[in-house]
Amino acid sequence: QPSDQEWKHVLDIWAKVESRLPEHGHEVIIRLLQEHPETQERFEKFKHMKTADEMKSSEEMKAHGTKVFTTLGKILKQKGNHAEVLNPLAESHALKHKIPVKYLEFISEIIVKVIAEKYPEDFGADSQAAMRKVLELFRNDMASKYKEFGF
Ligand code: 89R
Repeated sequence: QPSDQEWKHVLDIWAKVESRLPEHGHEVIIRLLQEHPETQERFEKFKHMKTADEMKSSEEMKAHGTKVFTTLGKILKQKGNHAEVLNPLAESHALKHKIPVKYLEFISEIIVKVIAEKYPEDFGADSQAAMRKVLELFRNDMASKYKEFGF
């Protein structure tokens, strides 16, 4: 389990992310679909898009990135007591969207990379390690819910 210090690292950097949450969420989604094209196929509403430029100018994709980052922020702020937010997310991602844990690993790495690029001064090795650890906890809890749902 992450320590108090690790949670503090994560929530301190997240407060900076929130200053431009829609932009950062948008960028993470674009990078996920570009670096792992199989993930694009999961989106009825985005799978027709052909270029990164098309994705960058899509307000619909920006709105989706905002939704994803808003929900992730809610989960982080619960410091592990996140069942109320996580359970419905696990249910929709298992049963409706069919998103394997492997894809959650992809987005976790991209989240760390994008934050490191945007806030190099505020997201040092300790904070990056803390964020990885907290995202791993998130994935583990998603995975155990997936199991309950038989996914
Ligand atoms: C796909 C990760 C994640 C990953 C989808 C993926 C979109 C929050 C992938 C639509 C798809 C497809 C949809 C449906 C969707 O449905 O619960 O509108 N996700 C919807 O047609 C994550 C993560 C978070 C997260 C949300 C929220 C919604 C949603 C909120 C809407 C409500 C609902 C982890 C960071 C596969 C490409 C917090 C990934 F690969 F990254 F794991 N979602 N999603 N998602 Fe998704």
